[in-house]
Amino acid sequence: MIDKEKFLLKSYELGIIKFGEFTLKSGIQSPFYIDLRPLASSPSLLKELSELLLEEIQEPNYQLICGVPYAALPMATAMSLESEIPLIIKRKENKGYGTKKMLEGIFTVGQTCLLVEDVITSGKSLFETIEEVEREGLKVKDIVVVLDREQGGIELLNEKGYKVHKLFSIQNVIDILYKNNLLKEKEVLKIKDFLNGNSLAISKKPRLKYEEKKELQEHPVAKKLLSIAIEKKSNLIASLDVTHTSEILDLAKKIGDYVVAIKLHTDILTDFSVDYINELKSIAQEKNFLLFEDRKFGDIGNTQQLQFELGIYKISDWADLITSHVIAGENSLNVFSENIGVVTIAEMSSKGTLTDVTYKQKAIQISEKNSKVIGCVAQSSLPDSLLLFTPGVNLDSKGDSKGQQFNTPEKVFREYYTDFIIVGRGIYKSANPVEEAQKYREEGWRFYEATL
Ligand code: BMP
Repeated sequence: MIDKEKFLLKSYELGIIKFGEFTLKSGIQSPFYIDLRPLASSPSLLKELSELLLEEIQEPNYQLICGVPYAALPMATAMSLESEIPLIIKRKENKGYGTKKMLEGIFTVGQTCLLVEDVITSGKSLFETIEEVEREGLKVKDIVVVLDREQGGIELLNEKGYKVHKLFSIQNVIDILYKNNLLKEKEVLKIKDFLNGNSLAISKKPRLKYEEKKELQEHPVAKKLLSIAIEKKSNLIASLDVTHTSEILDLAKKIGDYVVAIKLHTDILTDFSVDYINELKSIAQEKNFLLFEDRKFGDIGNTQQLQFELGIYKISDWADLITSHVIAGENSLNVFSENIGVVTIAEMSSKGTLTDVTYKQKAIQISEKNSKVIGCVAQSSLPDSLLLFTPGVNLDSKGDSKGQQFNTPEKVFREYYTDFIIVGRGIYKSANPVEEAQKYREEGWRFYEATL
């Protein structure tokens, strides 16, 4: 058995923990700084570390090992050599060519994978890794971390059902160093003070209020949408995916008071007419909601412009908001008019979607730069400058047979800090769409307020 304390003292000599004044990535001033990368420069310590980490998991139940890039990669490799359990490698970004896989190595769907992390703070990089590993069909049950900064990450992962095993907490480290005269009492007190007042847990950071988001937004449609949300105490967008104009008009009259916008797929209508659009516009005005055409443009700019302005629907004449992919690159968005709010598709709700983390990041970059874009459709949080629209919301179903995956309003508000929920079949297919619209509006508002 390797002595944990001796291991820590030897590692300390490599300079893995420094005390002083450090500015962390989050901007916070910290009295200590941890960097476990130097451990890889000592083969004997890396070997000891791998043995200690393997011992942490009392009842091993995994067929694969994966390290969170980059610091934990050598640790995971050493554990794989020690245990003879195969390693898989998670990329930070895909190669951009070839198979574009995010996970490298040989594995089969359904296998369980042990995740290895060097230092855990808020758990953000672990959550990203878990998402990608699970997206490939692998299961994550156990996570082993070398050092817990005790700033909320482990609790958050436990809440989600992951079992986190830690070799050291920062308190252990401080106690060991103090006991061995490597830290003075004054320094210990300073560190403890810092730890008591600095929980970085991502769940604890409150979201921005609609009023605050309105201040950040320049686009008039974004401001209008947020004003309606505040006025109506609603963040509900009803997606009326029905095929006859009379059904849309009827539903719009009945549920218009409870929604901020009605989302349409105009190209599924069998009887579109200009009269219908005029009538819908007047209902929207009377009931104070916006018209959101979910056209999902996805072509070169020139074609998108023709689809936007011409054809029988003439979307540019009446829509307040439209959706567009960014697959054709940033210039393809320039064709939309200034007075229409563009919502880009950064991440889709369907199973097996190709909109992985790298795609989403690129879509966000394009969206943040373009003044016509007010927000994105996504299934995870966005920078505060963009509004988050989340479809795939349903209180009674987990999904359909065609790939849709549903979440509850509670989940999308608590976990993603969404701004607007988009509900389709949950409302228009129900026996009582008015009651359901009221229910989704209440739930959406309740969980918005709960996360403030
Ligand atoms: P429903 O709640 O019935 O699954 O409808 C969801 C609506 O949101 C549909 O109109 C669909 O086209 C749209 N949507 C989605 O479900 N997932 C996405 O990622 C993007 C969407 O626009």
